[in-house]
Amino acid sequence: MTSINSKARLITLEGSEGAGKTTALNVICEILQQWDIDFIRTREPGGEPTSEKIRDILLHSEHLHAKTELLLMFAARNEHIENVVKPALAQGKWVISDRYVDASYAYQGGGRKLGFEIVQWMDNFIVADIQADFTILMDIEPEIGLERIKNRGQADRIELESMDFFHRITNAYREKAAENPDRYAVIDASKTIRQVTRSIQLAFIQHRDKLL
Ligand code: T5A
Repeated sequence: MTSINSKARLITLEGSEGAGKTTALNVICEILQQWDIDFIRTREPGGEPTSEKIRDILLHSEHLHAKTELLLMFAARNEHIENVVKPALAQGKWVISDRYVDASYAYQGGGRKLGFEIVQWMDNFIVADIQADFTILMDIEPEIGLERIKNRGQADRIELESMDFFHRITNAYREKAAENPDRYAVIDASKTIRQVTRSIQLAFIQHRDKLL
């Protein structure tokens, strides 16, 4: 639980490419509106001007070394936390972030094979006690997710990676979720939009007492 304001919550949304996070985000926003919660919606990498510039480097550079990618993800995250997440939480607002530090465990730790240990070190250094209270993992086999986004136009640098890379990401997310069962709700994102919506609603109902 974040220590800044005892009532504010940080909710994060995770999953591999094309898992349907954008759809899930809309469902979460509707639930919070029904609960009469004051919240902001943001994303990583990005969420504020400098982090969005770093996002552009991350997604559209021709090549980046894995360690550079890790450092840039956390540089963007630091600006995001300091300029967006902390101020919102301090005002008692809930923060809904489309990806957060778990994505670095999955993509840089798992996908890029840098391992969880170095990501944990960066997590301790940059994120510290601004940890997610509740995380929705949109769990999907990468083949299905990538199929969904294949006609979307020009793929970004990360979307062009190998299938092995995406399998490592999926496995890393599952490992993190298994390590933190109280914080994570794992949603079968391969189901229809209607079924996925219902699963997310149920997850929030089940966690309601803990969150409010
Ligand atoms: N990254 C990020 C790291 O490597 N490390 C980090 O620490 C962080 C924070 C971000 C990239 O950066 C990486 C991860 C990413 O590669 P991004 O643009 O935010 O880039 O990429 P994604 O988060 O992957 O966003 P996508 O748009 O690719 O995926 P979404 O949001 O999960 O998918 P969405 O909702 O747009 O849906 C995709 C398509 O599927 C359909 C939708 O209509 C849409 O057409 N769809 C469904 N179809 C059938 N059944 C369902 N249930 C469906 N749900 C959605």
